[in-house]
Amino acid sequence: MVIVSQPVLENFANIKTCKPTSNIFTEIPTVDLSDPDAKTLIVEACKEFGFFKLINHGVPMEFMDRLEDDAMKFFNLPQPEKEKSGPPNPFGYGNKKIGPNGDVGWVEYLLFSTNPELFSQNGKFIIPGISESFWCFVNEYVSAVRNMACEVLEIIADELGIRPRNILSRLLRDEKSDSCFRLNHYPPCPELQALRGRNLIGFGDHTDPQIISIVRSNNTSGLQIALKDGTWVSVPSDHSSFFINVGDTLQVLTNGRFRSVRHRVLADCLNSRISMIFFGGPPLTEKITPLSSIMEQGEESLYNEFTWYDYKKSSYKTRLSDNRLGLFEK
Ligand code: GA4
Repeated sequence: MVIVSQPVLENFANIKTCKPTSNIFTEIPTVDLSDPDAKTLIVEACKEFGFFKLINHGVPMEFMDRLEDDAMKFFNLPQPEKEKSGPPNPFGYGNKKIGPNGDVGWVEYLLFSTNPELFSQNGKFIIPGISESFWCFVNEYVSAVRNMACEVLEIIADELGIRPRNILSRLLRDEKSDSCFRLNHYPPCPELQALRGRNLIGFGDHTDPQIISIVRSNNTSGLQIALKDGTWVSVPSDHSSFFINVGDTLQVLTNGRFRSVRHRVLADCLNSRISMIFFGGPPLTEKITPLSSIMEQGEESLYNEFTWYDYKKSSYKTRLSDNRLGLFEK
């Protein structure tokens, strides 16, 4: 029998669990960015799953390793030290609480803006307690991953016949682009697993509001995606590849041709999971409406018109698992 002390139980009190699944997503669409067929495969995957794995992506492994090492150093600091970099609204360190509306998970994280104006003010970094080298690694990583995300968006534009081909990528390159970056740490949790035979939810199910999200993790699994029929499948980890999520905004820009993927992360019982996610978003004032070059004659938008500001504001009033786009469907 496993004896779990009362304070430990209280710590878990509001964190949800789920039944373990044996469904491994073995047929995960895998795209080699240097392959001439990449464009067809990417578009097919975005339509069917809103998700794919990217290999041969050109982002140097050392960028990921350096950042992962510094992130781990940060998350290994004593709790009071880490708290000095909080709270996470709008940017900074967060622990267990996700968003403003009562969601919780077995996760601690750092949330950054990728907008240089929000990075530092008067020569001082906005998040206290983050070393200069850590900031440099974040910057270096984010600009490499942003470039790669833009390449993917241009390939998508080519394949869907969207003109000009940079109409999506320019939203991420814009100096006012409202993109953000998140480092998540899911500590191992042997106690709870043994007690209930269930998995502890690290980050509850949700879709990402932005255009595209680029996920990279260490070799600890935990990410699951929901298939069209709602079945959850586990995505085997691969520390050298990226996993790409279609966000709600890209679903709207393609008038529902692409679907934003519902996903969640389960904590592992023995190993720490570290993930780094770039969320590519448009400028706040950008109107989010289906791109005219993909609309067929007579095709109507499935959504009421809104700006990214409207969507973001409305998203921050929702709970993590809510269907945020539903509020804007016609
Ligand atoms: C999900 C995607 C990103 O992680 C995030 C999250 C944000 C947060 O953690 O503060 C949100 C969530 C995310 C969607 C709905 C709102 C906002 C928590 C939440 C309950 C940074 C984002 O942009 O939206």
